[in-house]
Amino acid sequence: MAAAETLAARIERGDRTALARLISWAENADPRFAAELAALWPKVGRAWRIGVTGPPGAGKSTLVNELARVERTHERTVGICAVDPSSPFTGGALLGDRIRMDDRTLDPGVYIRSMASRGSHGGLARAAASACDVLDAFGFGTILLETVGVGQAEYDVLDAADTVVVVLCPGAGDGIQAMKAGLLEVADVLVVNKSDLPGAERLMNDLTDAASGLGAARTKKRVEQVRHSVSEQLAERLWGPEGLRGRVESELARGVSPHAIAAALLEEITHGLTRPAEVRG
Ligand SMILES: Nc1nc2c(ncn2[C@@H]2O[C@H](COP(=O)(O)OP(=O)(O)OP(=O)(O)O)[C@@H](O)[C@H]2O)c(=O)[nH]1
Ligand SMILES: [Mg+2]
Repeated sequence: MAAAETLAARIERGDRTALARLISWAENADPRFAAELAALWPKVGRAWRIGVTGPPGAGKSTLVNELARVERTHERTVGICAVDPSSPFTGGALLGDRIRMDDRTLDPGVYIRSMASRGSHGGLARAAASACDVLDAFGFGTILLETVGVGQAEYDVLDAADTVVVVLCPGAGDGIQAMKAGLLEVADVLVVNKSDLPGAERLMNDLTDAASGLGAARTKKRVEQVRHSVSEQLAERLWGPEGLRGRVESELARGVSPHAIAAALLEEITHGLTRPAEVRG
C-alpha cells in the first residue's frame, strides 16, 4: 500500500484541511511538525508578514480587516493569524474578531486562523512564527498577525513579523501607557486610530515626540531579533529530524573524537557562510 500523503505534500497542492491541521500541530508542539516544516522550507520566505499590535480595543481587528481588503484589491492573497489572549478579561476578543472579520471569511483568497495564547511564553511565539511559516509556504502573499500588546509574550510573537504596526487610540493616558509598556520600541508604523474621538491630535503629537528619540534603541532590538531567529532556526535545522545527528553518531562509532567532529562541522558550516546569500528587501 502506498504511504499516506504527507501534510506538506497536501499543502503544496493547496489543501486547506492540511493547512489547518499543520498549524494545529505547530500550536500543540506536535513532534511531527518539524519534519513537515522542513519539507516545506524551500517555499518559506516569500510572504510579507505584518504584525498588528496595540492595547485591547484599539482597533487592531478593524485595521487587519481593512488591510486584508486592500491587499485583495491588489489581488494578493491574505493569511490572517489572530493570537487571542487566554485571559478571561479579554477572552471575548475571539468572537468579536470572528464577527468583525466576517466580510472576509467568504473570500477564498483569505484564510483566518485564531490561536489561543495559553500558558508558556516561548511556546506561543514559536507557534505563531511556525503558523506564519506554514501560511507562507502555502502561498499567501501577505500575512497579518494580530496580537494584543499587553506583555512580553505578545512582543515575542512579533518577532515573526517583517513589519510591526502599533495601533493606538486616544483615551485616558493611552500614549503614555504605550510608552511605558515598550510598545513604541517594537513599532515600525504607528497608527492613531479613532481619530474621530477627542484627543487624537494630542496623541499624534506626543507620539511624534517620543518616536523621534527611538531610532538607536530600535536598531539594537532589530539586531537581537535577527540573532535570535538565526540561532533558533540554525539549531533546528542542524539538530532536527533531517539534521546531523545520524552523521555524528556514525563518526563517533568510527572512533572520531567529539572535538574533531565539532571542528569539522564548524569548518563546513562557516565555509557555507562565506557564500553570499540573497536577502529580500
Ligand atoms: N470611534 C471609533 N471607533 C472605532 C474605530 N475603529 C474601530 N472602532 C471600534 O472600536 C472597537 C474595537 O475595535 P477592534 O478592531 O475590535 O479592536 P481590537 O484592537 O481588535 O480589539 P481586541 O482584539 O479586543 O483587543 C470596535 O467597537 C470598533 O468598531 C474608529 O476609527 N473610531
Ligand atoms: Mg481584535
